[in-house]
Amino acid sequence: MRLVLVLGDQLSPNLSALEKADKTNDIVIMAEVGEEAAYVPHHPKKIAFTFAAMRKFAAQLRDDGWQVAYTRLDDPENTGSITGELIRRASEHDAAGVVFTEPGEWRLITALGEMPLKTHQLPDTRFIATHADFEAWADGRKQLRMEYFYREMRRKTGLLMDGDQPEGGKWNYDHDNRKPPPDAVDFGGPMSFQPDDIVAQVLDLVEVRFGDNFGTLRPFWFATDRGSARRHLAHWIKRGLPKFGDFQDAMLDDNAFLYHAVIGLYINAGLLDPLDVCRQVEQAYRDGDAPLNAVEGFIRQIIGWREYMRGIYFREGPDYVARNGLGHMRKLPAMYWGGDTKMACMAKAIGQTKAEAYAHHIQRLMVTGNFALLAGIDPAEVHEWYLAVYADAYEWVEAPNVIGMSQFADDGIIASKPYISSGNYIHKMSDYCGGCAYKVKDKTGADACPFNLLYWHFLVRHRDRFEGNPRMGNMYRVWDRMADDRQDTVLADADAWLAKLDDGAPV
Ligand code: FAD
Ligand code: DLZ
Ligand code: SF4
Repeated sequence: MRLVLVLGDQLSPNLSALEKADKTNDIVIMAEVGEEAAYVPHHPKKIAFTFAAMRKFAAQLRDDGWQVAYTRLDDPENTGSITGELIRRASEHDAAGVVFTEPGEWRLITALGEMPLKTHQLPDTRFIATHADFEAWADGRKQLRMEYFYREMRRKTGLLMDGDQPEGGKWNYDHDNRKPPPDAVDFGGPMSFQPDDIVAQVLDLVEVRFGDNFGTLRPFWFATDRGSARRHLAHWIKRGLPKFGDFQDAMLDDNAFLYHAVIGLYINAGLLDPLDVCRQVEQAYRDGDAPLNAVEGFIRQIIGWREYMRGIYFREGPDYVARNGLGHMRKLPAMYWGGDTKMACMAKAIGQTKAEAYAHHIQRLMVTGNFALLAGIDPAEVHEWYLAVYADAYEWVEAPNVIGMSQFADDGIIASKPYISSGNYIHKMSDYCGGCAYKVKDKTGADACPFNLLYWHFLVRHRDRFEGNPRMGNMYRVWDRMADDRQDTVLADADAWLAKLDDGAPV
C-alpha cells in the first residue's frame, strides 16, 4: 500500500499520480496545512478557494471509490506541513512509500525529495510541453522567444492549423488586439456562484485564521468544482470571447474584468484542462461564433505564454526567484498592501486586487509591475507580493511573469526589452487619468504624473545596460534631444518624488 499525494493545485481526475495508483489498495492524502497557507500571506479569497476546491475534490474521489485521508486545517493532529502529514500518515497506515505528481514550486519539490520516506515523483502530464520538449526547443538557441515556441505548440496540438499552415495565413493577430477601452462593455463579467455549505464552512475558517491578511474575503463568488468552472467557461465563450481580443489590453475604472476569461485560477488548480479549454474556444471560431483575432489571441496565452513560462521556470532552476539583474533594492511601498496613494491607476489596480484577488494582465504588467520596475523595487519583494495576492498565483507561472517579464530581473531571458512606459500608455489604454490627482500631460513639476518622471529616471539609471539595445535606441535619442536644464529638472523631480515615497509621505 502506498500513499498518493494530491496537492491543492492538483485537483484533476487525470492527475498522473492518480492514474498510476491502485484504487483498491492505495490511500490518497490531501491536507490543508499552515505551511502552504502561510509561506506568503495569501489573499483570503485564494485560501478559501483552495480549501473549498480541495474538500469538494476529496468528496468526488471518495464517490469514485478512492480511500482518502483528508486533514483539515483545524484538525488537532495536523502537523502543519505537507511533509509532516505524509510522514504521519505513512506510519499510521504502514505505507511502503509515496507517489506524487511533480509540484509547481521548487520549494516543495525539494522538501518532498528530502523526506525520510520512499518517494516516486511522476511528471505533470496536464501540460502540453514536457520538460524534455521545452529543453529540445530551447537548447542551442541564443534567444528563447515565446513566438517560436508557440508555433511549435500550434503544430503539436493542431490548434488553429490549416494543414501545416496557420489558420488565416498568419500565426499571430496581436496587432488587432490593442484597442483602447470601449465606451460600454456588453459582457457582465465572470459567472459568480453563491457559497454552498462547504464553501460557507471554509469561509468561516479562513475569516478566523487569515482574516488579517491583505484581501477581502466576502463576497466570495468563485467556482470551487469542475462542473461550476465548466459552466463559467461556457458562459464566457458565448458572451466574452468574441471581444476578448479587441479589448485585451484596455483598462476601465468601473469594470475590473472587461472581456477577460478569469479562468487562470481554475486551470492552475486543475479544475479546467488547458487543452480542453482551447479546443472549446477553437470550436467557437469554427462555428462562426468568435473572430480569429480573439480566438488566436486567447489560445496563444494558454499554449504559448502559459507553457513557455513553465518551461523557463523549470529550466532556470530554484535560484531564478532570487535574481536581481538590475540591482534594484527599494522596499515595496505600503501602497501595495493598501496604503494610500494619489495615483489613480495604482489605487485602482491594487484596490481591485484586494477586493477580487484578480487583476488582468495589463494591470499587472503596465501598472503595478511597470511602477515597481521604474521605481527600482527589490524584485524579490515584488515577486512575493504577486505570489500572495492573486488567486491564480503559483510560483511556476508567477515567477517568470514577475522576475522575467515584468521586472527584467533575469537579465532578458524572457523579455527582449523592459516593459516600461510613461503615463501616456496608461492614459491611452484606460480612463484612469481623468480622475487622478496627478496630471498625465505634465512632465515635470509637483503635479507631474510619477510614471513620466520615473520613466526617464529609469532609462538614465540604466543607460549602460540598455542604450545598446536596438529596440531602445529611440528612447535615448529623445532624451538626448532634451535641453540640459529640462533633463536636470526631470531627474531632480523624480529624485524628490522617490524621496517622498521612501519617507512614507502620501504620494
Ligand atoms: P485572460 O486574459 O482571459 O487569459 C487567458 C489565460 O491565458 C489565463 O487564464 C492564463 O491561463 C493564460 N495566460 C495569459 N497570459 C499569461 C502569461 N503571461 N503567463 C501565463 N499564462 C498566461 N498568470 C497566472 O496564471 N498566475 C500568476 O501568478 C500570474 N502572475 C502574473 C504576474 C505578472 C506581473 C504578469 C504581468 C502576469 C501574470 N500572469 C499570471 C499572467 C496573466 O496576467 C494572468 O494569467 C491573467 O491575468 C489571468 O486572468 P484571466 O484568466 O482573466 O486571463
Ligand atoms: C495555495 C495553497 C494553499 C493556500 N494551501 C494549500 C494547502 O493547505 N494544501 C495543499 O496541498 N496545497 C495548498 N496550496 C497549493 C500549494 O501551495 C501548491 O500545491 C504548491 O505551491 C505547488 O504549486
Ligand atoms: Fe496613473 Fe499618471 Fe494617469 Fe495618474 S496620471 S492615473 S499616476 S498614469
